[in-house]
Amino acid sequence: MSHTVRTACTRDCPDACQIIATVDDGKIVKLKGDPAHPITRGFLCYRTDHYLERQQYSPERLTTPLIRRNGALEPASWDEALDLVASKLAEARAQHGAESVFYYSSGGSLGMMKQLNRHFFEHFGPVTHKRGDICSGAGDAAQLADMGHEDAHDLEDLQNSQAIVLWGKNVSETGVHLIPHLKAAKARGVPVIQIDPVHNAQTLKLSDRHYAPAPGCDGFVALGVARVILDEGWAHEDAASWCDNFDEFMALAHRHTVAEWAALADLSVADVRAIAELYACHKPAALFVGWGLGRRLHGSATVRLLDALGALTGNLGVPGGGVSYYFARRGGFDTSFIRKPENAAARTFLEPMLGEELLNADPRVRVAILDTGNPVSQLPDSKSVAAGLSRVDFLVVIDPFLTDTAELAHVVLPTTTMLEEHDVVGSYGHHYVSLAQPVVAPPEGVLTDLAIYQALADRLGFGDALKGSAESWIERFLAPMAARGVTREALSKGGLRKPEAPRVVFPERRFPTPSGRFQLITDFPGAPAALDEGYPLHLLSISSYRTQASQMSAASQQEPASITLHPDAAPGHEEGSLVRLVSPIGAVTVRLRFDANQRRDVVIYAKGRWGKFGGPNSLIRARPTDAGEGAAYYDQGVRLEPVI
Ligand SMILES: Nc1nc2c(c(=O)[nH]1)N[C@H]1C(S)=C(S)[C@@H](COP(=O)(O)OP(=O)(O)OC[C@H]3O[C@@H](n4cnc5c(=O)[nH]c(N)nc54)[C@H](O)[C@@H]3O)O[C@H]1N2
Ligand SMILES: Nc1nc2c(c(=O)[nH]1)N[C@H]1C(S)=C(S)[C@@H](COP(=O)(O)OP(=O)(O)OC[C@H]3O[C@@H](n4cnc5c(=O)[nH]c(N)nc54)[C@H](O)[C@@H]3O)O[C@H]1N2
Ligand SMILES: [Mo]
Repeated sequence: MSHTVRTACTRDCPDACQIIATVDDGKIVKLKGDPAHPITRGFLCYRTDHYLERQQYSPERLTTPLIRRNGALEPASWDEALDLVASKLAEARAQHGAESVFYYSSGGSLGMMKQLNRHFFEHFGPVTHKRGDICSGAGDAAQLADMGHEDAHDLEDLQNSQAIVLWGKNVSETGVHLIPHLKAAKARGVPVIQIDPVHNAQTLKLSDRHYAPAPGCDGFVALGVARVILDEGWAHEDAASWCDNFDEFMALAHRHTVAEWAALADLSVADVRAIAELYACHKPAALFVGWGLGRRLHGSATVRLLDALGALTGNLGVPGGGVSYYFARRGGFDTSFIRKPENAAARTFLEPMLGEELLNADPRVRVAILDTGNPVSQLPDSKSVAAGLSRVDFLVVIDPFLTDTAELAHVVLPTTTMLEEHDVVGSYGHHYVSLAQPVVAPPEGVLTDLAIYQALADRLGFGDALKGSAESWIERFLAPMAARGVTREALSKGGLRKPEAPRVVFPERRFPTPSGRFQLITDFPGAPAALDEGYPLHLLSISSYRTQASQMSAASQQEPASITLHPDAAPGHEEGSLVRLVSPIGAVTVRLRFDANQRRDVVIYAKGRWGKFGGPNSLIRARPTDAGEGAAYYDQGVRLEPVI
């Protein structure tokens, strides 16, 4: 007998899709997008289309806890594993203080239920937490500095746009449910342009023009565009009335001529003028800022310059406009009952520098617990992250798979996939909420994160703090929206828009900054972040449509990875051949794939490959962004060398 279950994708993606899963004889046989969901619209991305064989029914899934004995991870019972973890936690706290315990989580699941994992440590601690955000920290800091709050217009508001700019945003790979909105705009004759050093063939099919500035030089593009707008009198006539620092910003744009700004960005003057004309004269214009271009040494300031273009032209606060970076995904949920600010953190480690932080930690970390993250693969400088974690006396990893991080652990606890648990999820790419419901029971021997932390809390004497079914916790998260119809019951029938979410952010151009006005940036570095000498190619380790970050099997990583670059960037090498890709901190063997559409100074290497299989983070130096404590993943220089 077959039946269907409505659930949600809780992985780290702006789309947060509603899924209809078909179950046949206790086995999930099909996932499809919910046709009734206004964003999902009946289709899923490549990686969720392939979720069943790659994740759910992967032969690599863990189905029993593992404990390290005589150097090797060996199967153990849950009781033994949980008793051991609880006793190590209690011992570390008693002998060295709760500060000696480090908790780390990341983007393996964006479900609200995962907040309870952290809540466990607020009760147990205060412990050591991470600080910063390698994903969006730089851009978040930019938008908060400029506008005092971060949220975006409803996607449906694109119906009101007369022009759309995708700035460093690769929708065909990283958020395919924006595509129908872009296609609808194009059908109305609305121009769509893309600004990205990478030639993203699929996304470009949706665009009328592609501008490929030098990597990391978007700030110069923006200042050139601002200069054209000011010179031509295209700025909104009242812009100075809603902006602070107007004169200083004018002076910044006037530091160079348009020709000089264009040259710094490696674009033509005609290109810079065309971007300015499109954005300032086809109003209202919507600007989408990708998460990628902030992951640079000047990343936060760069996003501030894009915000500034919105303020200058009057494209903020009006239907059809907006500089959209992040949708407040936790907005509307109640989290007050699980946040204990007084117990927030005993100390913090900077996330983009985690390896070094762990290596230098004083007092050192006695017990670390990691869930929903694979930092050895995903944080910069894999080798130092692995070394830092190896210095921890007792490392616990909670994951459905034996990742390269889990392989370092003393205890590995196997947990459920997103198709086996209750959760509720908001999105950072739209304003809908979806409910995740278990489609099938987990395999024997696998527990949810909630059950694991509840069992640990019981053993440590604060079981009451985490007690309760997943459904009852979800109802508490939803409480503020329940009166307006967003209940668990209603969500089980389909995704719903958050009732309080803005359709247009900052109406009347009022900003929740101290002055109530938009804060224009007043300074920007005069030169792009320099690559290490002798490493002239920019390593762009960006998302691939085939994979979700590091969620890939070990079996699929046995062959060398492929990198993509212009043939002229690899003189003397042939397509398909193996080369060494070398940075100041590492070298990996990869296969060459040529694409004559790319700039000659970039190497594209999909993010996600594990550290031990030579993933990009084994080449990337750990450096924070200018603000927001993000990771400057993309300012890494590399070079090619023959395979020895
Ligand atoms: N070089 C380079 N590195 C990057 C990036 C880049 O662009 N370039 N991008 C960065 C960005 S933006 C991000 S957000 C990060 C993402 O990196 P991570 O946050 O590490 O994300 P994932 O690899 O998706 O998932 C991590 C682990 O979570 C596990 N997991 C999934 N669901 C659950 C669950 O319910 N419970 C538990 N306990 N575990 C679960 C998965 O099996 C996986 O092993 O990577 C960053 N790393
Ligand atoms: N298939 C798939 N989808 C994903 C993910 C995934 O792993 N796989 N990850 C999810 C996560 S965690 C996130 S944060 C989002 C990210 O979504 P996006 O921001 O759309 O994509 P990224 O790959 O993080 O960012 C890289 C984009 O920024 C561009 N870029 C890099 N440097 C520059 C620059 O200097 N200037 C400009 N203008 N552009 C630049 C890259 O060429 C690329 O197009 O995607 C999510 N969606
Ligand atoms: Mo991310």
